[in-house]
Amino acid sequence: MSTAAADAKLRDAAAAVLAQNERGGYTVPTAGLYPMQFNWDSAFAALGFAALPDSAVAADFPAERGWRELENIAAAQKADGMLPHIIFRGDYGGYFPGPDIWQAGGAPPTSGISNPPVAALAAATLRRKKPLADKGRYRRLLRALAKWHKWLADCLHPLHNFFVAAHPWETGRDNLCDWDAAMRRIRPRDHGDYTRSDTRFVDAAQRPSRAEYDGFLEIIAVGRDTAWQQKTFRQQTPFKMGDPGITAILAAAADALDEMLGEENMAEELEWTRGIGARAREGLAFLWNEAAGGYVAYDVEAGEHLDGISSAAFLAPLAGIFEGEKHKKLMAEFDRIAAAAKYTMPSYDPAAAGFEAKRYWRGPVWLPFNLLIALGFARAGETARAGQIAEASLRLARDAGFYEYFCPHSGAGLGGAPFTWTAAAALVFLQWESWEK
Ligand code: 9WN
Repeated sequence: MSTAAADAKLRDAAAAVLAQNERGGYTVPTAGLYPMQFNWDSAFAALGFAALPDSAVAADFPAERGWRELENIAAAQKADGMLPHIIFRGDYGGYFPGPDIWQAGGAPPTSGISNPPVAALAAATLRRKKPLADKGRYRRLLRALAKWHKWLADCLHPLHNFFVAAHPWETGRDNLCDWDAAMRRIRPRDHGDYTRSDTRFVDAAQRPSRAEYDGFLEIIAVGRDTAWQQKTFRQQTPFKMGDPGITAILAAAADALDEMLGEENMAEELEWTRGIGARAREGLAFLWNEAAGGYVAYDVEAGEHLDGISSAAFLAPLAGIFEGEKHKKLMAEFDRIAAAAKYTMPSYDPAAAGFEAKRYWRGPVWLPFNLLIALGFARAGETARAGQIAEASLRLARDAGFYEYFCPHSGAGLGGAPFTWTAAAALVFLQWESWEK
């Protein structure tokens, strides 16, 4: 098969995944394992819709499909501005932990924590590719995103300005090795004899451990005890983690949102968001670890920088930080890690003690994360390295299918499938050369 024919086949297959996982205004990550709406998954889905060729849009999707995805994230906004990480729409019956455990309110019910703010990046892309004709809807969405960013800015560390995650699920990288020490400090109460739903669909060896789930549930219980009063919850949570992932994404998203708000002359909203990008960049700069040669997590309780290099270290260029000696060192780390794996970019350094090639966020390659890294690299003029990521990502999707994540050594597909954000990222990577970054 010619390359063009193979690309067309992959594109059609990716579009079919988006169609298959669509539930009427929102797209589930994958049926069974995650049967409801997730915040950053939906933002990636919106990016996928932005990347659909017009022919596919006309045939299977209304042109405003991506906007509806974002509007349905925004519709779950809490009074304080938070956009929750899960919105329990549709038939979520099998998912654990469900709304009965979260008890975080909402109609439809939601979780009590947030998620990496990819939505404004998706909105900026959609605005370029498939602008929303209805200005009223567009402005309402921007206003909701501005409120959310303001809320996220309130969760920046008061001195150092990095984002402090209150739960591993907030970072979207649930069982990253960097969380281990903090998770081990948690002393969970008895959560009874609960049954996880994830291991019904995926081999337990590719998922977080039971001890980690006890910790996840404990943090939820702390939130419940505070009736999800966010200020109190964030003081009382046993997990307070400076996350380079959310910090870098927030910096990039804040810039993208400010541009859109500026274009629309939305003065009040611009007032809310003033300085957020700069503060997040300051926070990310604080997370630099000279010995490790990268941007790392910061354990707030322990008061220390960690020394592991996760894939989030490479989001600094997306945040607009790519100059001087630090950038050179970071690129050297990128090359070292990329050379240690057959497929770029493992979620955690394969040379680190906690690395596990097949276990979720402890090593596997995730295509949506690859997309964010590659977009930043392209912006920084790291064209070859960005191309290397795009190429590896397409090889994985082509050879293994649209899996949730992949083994960086064998390329085997892992977790759930067919997965929305993997298909969405592939749709962008398929047009990488001509894609406006
Ligand atoms: C808990 C949906 C989500 C992603 C996260 C990923 C995983 C949930 C789970 O699935 O987390 O939030 O049940 O394991 O880690 O990034 O948004 O795809």
